[in-house]
Amino acid sequence: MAGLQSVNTPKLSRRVLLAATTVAAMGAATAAAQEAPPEKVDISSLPRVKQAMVAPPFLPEHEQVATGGPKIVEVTFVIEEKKMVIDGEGTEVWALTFNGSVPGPMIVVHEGDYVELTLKNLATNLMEHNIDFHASTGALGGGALTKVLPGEQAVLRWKAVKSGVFVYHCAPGDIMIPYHVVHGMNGAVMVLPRDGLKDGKGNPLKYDFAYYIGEQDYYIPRDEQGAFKKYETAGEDLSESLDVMRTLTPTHVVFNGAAGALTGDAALKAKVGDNVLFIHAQANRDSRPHLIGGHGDYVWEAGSFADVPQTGLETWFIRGGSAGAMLYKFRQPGIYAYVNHNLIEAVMLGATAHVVVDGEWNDDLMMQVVKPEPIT
Ligand SMILES: [Cu+2]
Repeated sequence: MAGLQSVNTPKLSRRVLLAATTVAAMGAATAAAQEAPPEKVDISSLPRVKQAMVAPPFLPEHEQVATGGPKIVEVTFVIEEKKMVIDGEGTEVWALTFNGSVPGPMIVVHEGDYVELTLKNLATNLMEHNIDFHASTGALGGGALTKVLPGEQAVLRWKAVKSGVFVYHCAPGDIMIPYHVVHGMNGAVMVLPRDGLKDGKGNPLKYDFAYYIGEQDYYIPRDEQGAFKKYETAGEDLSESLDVMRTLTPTHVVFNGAAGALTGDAALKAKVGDNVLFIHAQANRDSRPHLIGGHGDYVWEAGSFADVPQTGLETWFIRGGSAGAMLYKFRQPGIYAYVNHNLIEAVMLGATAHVVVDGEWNDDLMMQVVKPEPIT
């Protein structure tokens, strides 16, 4: 196997795991203001609210239209390195997680609010971690200010100045950036406009509820027989995992951590007439969501709620390193498949969710005129 090791593959050691380079620190010092100094905000006068995190595909309790002025929204992420099964064959990954889930929990705030994150790295973990919020401004998205070793915590506050849906991810430096991201260490933030979502004509758009789909590409090493390898501890797969990552060919592309995480008993649910907002995040790799049997009624493909949503889309594109949002009103009952419409990835690698929709069938929209029968 030694021949497969690339010259760039570092020797695995605790030092490599922990010392994720100092590249991330460089951004912190370059905050020279080029415009007029920003208006001073008296942070101490703002109301504080705690937002309880919930596991995906659900979103924390939130208002669609903000009542009152800007707030400081306090959230806590606990970093946990944990072994997870990612498919029906028992394939394992030592996932690097925010709050124990892949993706990490979604934070929901309004434009002008402040997110105040307490980031805790459990003492039982082996690696240094941090967080880069694409929704934030400065210091590598907070990455330079949140590096925490096992047993440490840090608090970061950032102002939500752009509305939209955005990914966040761990970015401890150098090779550890992609390594942590493809081991599950990513999630999403939704920053709503204070007066809620709008169509292109200024009319309000409301959702009955929302689902949060985090797409994850995994690169699991195989043994000489081609079976996926298992490891005793987090990080033990580092050099072999980097070799698979270099192929840019994922072994798994899944929604919410594992193949089948959103099908069967865990399928998403809705009723005919429900307006459902789907938020799709992909921190590393391009995707192309498609709702089989439906459409994207309103799609903020690149994620910015400042932009007019596209309408009636067939399939939309999620750029790797971004999140997008889609609003759809279900018009027929039955099972819808929400897929990455690279169908190899959907069917063979795992990127499929199901939405089970209750309600009355509408013959006008579709009917089976003749059941399958011998050709006459
Ligand atoms: Cu990390």
